[in-house]
Amino acid sequence: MTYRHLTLTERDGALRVALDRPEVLNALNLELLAELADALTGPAAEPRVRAVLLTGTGRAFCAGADLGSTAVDADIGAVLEGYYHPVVRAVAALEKPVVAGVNGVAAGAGLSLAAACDVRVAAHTATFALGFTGIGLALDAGSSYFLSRLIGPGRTLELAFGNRRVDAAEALRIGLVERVLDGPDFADDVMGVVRALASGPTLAYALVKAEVRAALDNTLGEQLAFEAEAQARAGASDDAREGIRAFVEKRAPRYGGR
Ligand code: LHQ
Repeated sequence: MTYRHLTLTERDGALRVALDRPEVLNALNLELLAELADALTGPAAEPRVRAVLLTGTGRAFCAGADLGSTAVDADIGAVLEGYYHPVVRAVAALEKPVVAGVNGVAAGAGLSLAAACDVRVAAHTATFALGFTGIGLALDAGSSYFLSRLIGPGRTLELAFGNRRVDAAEALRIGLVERVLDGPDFADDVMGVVRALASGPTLAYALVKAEVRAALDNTLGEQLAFEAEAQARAGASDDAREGIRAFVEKRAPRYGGR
C-alpha cells in the first residue's frame, strides 16, 4: 500500500512512520488513521523491523482529530471503534519497541497516540494539551487508560479539566514523557535512539513489553507466573546466549533479535 498521509523510512531495522499533514499540524482524518493502522500491522510488523518510531512532519506531532473533517453529528463511537482503536491496538500488539518521537505539539487524540506508544521521547520545544474538553468532549482513543497509568488519575483530571498547555520540562517531571532531547536536530537524534533499540535483543524487549502491560492488571502471584514464563522464553533465545557470551568475552553483544 502506498500512503498519502504518512511517510515511511527504514534504516538499520528502525522504521520511522511520520504523520504527514503538516498544513493542519498532522490532524487525524479517517484516511490517515486507516493508513496508520495498515502501516502498524503491515510494514511495522515485518520481522526485519525491530523498532518503530512514530513522529510528525513539520512543527507538530499531531493536533488530534481533524476538526475540519469531523462532522459534529458524526457517530463518534463508531469512528473511534472503526478508525482510532485499531491504531491503539496495533501499537500494543507489535512485539517490538514503539517510540513516540514528539517533535512538536501533541493535542487531543494526538496525545492519546503518544500515550499509547511504549516510550515517549520529546523535543525540548514540544508541548502537550489534552484539548478534548476545550471542545466539549470526553477523553478518547485510549487517553484515559494510558494517562491514568502514566501520570496518575489526579494529574489526568487536572490536565483534562484545565486543558492547559504543558511544556516538555513539565511533561518530563510528571511522567508524561520519559525523555527530552535538547539537541538542535531532534529528527536525527530520536531516530538514533530508535536505531539503538533496533539493534537490541528484540525478543527480550517484546517479552518486557508484555510483562509491563500484564503487570498493570495482574496480582503479584499472577505476575510472578507471567514473568517466569517470559523469562523461560528469553533464556532459551539466541540473544540471551549471545548476551552472556559477550559479557564473558568482554565485548559488545551482537543481537539478532531472536
Ligand atoms: C487543525 C487542527 C485540528 C484541523 C490545528 N484539525 N485543523 C474528536 C472527534 C472525533 C473523533 C475522535 O476523537 C476526537 C478527539 C480529539 O482529538 S478532540 C481534540 C481535537 N484537537 C484539538 O482540539 C486541538 C485543536 N488545535 C489547537 O488547539 C491548536 O491548533 C494547537 C494548540 C494544537 C496548536 O496551536 P498553534 O501552534 O497556535 O497552531 P494553529 O492553531 O495556528 O494551527 C495551525 C493550522 O493547523 C491552522 O490552520 P490555518 O489554515 O489557520 O493555518 C489550524 O486550523 C490547523 N489545525 N489543529 N485538530
